[in-house]
Amino acid sequence: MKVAVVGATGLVGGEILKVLAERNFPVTEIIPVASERSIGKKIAFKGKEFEVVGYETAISMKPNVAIFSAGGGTSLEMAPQFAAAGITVVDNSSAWRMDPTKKLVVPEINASTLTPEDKIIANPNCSTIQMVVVMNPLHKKYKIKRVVVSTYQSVTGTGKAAVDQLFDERAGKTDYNKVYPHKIDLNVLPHIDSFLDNGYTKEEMKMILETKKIMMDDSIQVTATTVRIPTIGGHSESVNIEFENDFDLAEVRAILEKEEGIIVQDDPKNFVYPMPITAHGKDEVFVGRIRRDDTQKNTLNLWIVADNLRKGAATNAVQIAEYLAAHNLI
Ligand code: 2RA
Repeated sequence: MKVAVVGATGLVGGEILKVLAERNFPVTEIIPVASERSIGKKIAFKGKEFEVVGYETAISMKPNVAIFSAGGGTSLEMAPQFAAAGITVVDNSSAWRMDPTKKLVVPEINASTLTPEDKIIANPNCSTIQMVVVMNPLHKKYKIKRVVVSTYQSVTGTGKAAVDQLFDERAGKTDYNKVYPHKIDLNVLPHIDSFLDNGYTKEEMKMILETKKIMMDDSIQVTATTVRIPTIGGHSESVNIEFENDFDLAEVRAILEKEEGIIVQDDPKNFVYPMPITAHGKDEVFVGRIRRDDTQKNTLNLWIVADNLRKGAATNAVQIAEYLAAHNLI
């Protein structure tokens, strides 16, 4: 497979290259792609160096698949051009996610809906992916009515400049580039992406709307508060789920334990629970603090952590490409 990685010089782009190599995706040729100012830079893949090319050159090289992580504007402009040349695009931005003509895919849940006609496939938002991976098997068994989620999100979700802000502040610098409107080190910002007229942020609305689309169930009610914290390993989420039907805690654990891609870490007495520092660099979604919410019927509390650059972005995108390759869809 010829694989183009669009946005290869960014944080997620770098992770996509790593994940492609680690998972042994059948790459015959890797094409790192970026905007004008990065053309000619060298990118390492499997111990060799490759030169970054521009969009037009990449299209002319006719990759089987292009994994985009270059921002919404670039995706809106360039993805249709790749698709028109017959190249399947897996896009990490929010540009196509809620487009009714595009699939929004988490392979464990809905990859089976993909067909060769899907030329632009959307990769969901990181905080949504890790939540639905855990919720889907429980929804199938007990039917979810309502979800209340609060997130604790890594600065890596914003990008390299935000990681630099955190470490510049930690180093005591006074003259540095500010990505956030406030200090992030030793602070917590109840603010991810821009605010909308309804008082929610775009990130919160992504969790609400994308969940319904991926799980193909508009009846699932989600309310979200998304928060940025000064960590880099991954996103954490406190999730309260009300089901239609009652559940048994041991059965909930058993369902999650046998699910591929989920690791249950739930032994609080021995201080075992998911944390960003242990999820960092891993492809799985970690779940723990599994307990009943005694204030309401059929309601469960969970704590979910995943590396947002991995399952929240690169790994999920590569898994989509793996599915396409395995089913001869590219
Ligand atoms: C964030 N959800 O963490 C974003 C990244 N896609 O800011």
